[in-house]
Amino acid sequence: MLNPLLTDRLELRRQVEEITNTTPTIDIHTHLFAPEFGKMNLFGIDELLTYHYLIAETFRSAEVSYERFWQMNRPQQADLVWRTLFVENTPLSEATRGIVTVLNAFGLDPAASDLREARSFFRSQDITEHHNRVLDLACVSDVVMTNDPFDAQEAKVWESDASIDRRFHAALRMDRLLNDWQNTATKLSSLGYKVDAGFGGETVDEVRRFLDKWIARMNPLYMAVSLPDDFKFPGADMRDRIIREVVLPIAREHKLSVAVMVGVRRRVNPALHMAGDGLGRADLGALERLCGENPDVRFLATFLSRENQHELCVAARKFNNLMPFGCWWFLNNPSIIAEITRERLELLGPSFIPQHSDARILEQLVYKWQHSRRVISESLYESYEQLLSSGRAVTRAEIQRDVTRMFSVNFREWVNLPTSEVAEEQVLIS
Ligand code: FIX
Ligand code: ZN
Repeated sequence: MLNPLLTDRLELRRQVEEITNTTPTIDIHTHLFAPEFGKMNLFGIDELLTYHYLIAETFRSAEVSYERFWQMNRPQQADLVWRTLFVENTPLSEATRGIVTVLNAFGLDPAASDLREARSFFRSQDITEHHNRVLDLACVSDVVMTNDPFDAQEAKVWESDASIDRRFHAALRMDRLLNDWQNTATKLSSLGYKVDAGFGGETVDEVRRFLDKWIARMNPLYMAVSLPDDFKFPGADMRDRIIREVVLPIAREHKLSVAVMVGVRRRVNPALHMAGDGLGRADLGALERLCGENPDVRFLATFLSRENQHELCVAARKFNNLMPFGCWWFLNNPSIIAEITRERLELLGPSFIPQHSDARILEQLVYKWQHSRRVISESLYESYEQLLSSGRAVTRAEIQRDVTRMFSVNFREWVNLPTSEVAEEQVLIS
């Protein structure tokens, strides 16, 4: 029989593991950049070790003041992080284990006493080959970037003739617009747009003109915003007006999904710089109202608080224009991914996007995906095993269909991203 029923539990587990590990995924939210973005595209051991997750952890064990740390240059910071978290302590946390996974993937010693070997390895890599190797090791077919239309360094690349690596896709980030309107209004005025901080006059049309221009240039797969734990919808603030008068009309006109990432409390400890953000439980009702009032707009949503995860699943059962995605940031730990993936499978079947990496440094793709796949595979095996116990065995083809759906098809369909073969055919036809 070509596709036998998998009734043996050991074989079932083996097949689930193999399929989960080898099915290419679309990484739907990262902070990576395509190679064409030059220095913005971060890679190598010094960048990996100065990831803000590791900086926060270093301050828990090293006797260094914030001031002293920020005065150091990057290699000095990386040396301190290495010595503190990997030599003087055992790398037990998820972010430290991630470094171990990366070093191992490249055949480097994860127990080295210093960074000499790792530095010389990363320095000697050809950037294009290295990109290919990392995407291959992570089994990632496509990467979605985070693109800020107000970032001057990024703008230079978008405004040049550079043709961007086709595996990298844009996402139009709207944080400055929705979370910092006063400063953004000033910025838009300085760029020649006739906007008024009070939102009068031609402001709406002008902000739309600005976004239309960037949508044409970046061709984003979706618009995205991170929102605080106290996000309200409806809200008696400027954000509410911008959502209603700018974001939602643009989403409709350009048929763009809107990704909301809710629950971040920025700068809880500003002395930690980027590592100083925290989280808070949010009101899921705001998202329910957003989805309910706008059934013709598709929303992607992720929440930062563990306490919001079950409510998010329930909201997705009520609104089919809502796609839960990823285990974001402080949730990207095996114990929590296992819990979230299980509750999503139980409440939503395969109709969600289990993970995104949020990678900021290229090689993080390797560990974030390797670690997540292991947990997703376990959770999936459990679901199939329970199904088997209830009298319904699955086939390899069914497992492949489910994993492909969760790892790529759900997203492709949500944002109308054709497979690369279809995209190539479309280019040939037109
Ligand atoms: O807002 C975001 O997209 C967050 O993911 C980041 O701001 C955060 O710093 C991060 O890197 C989390 O993984
Ligand atoms: Zn992010």
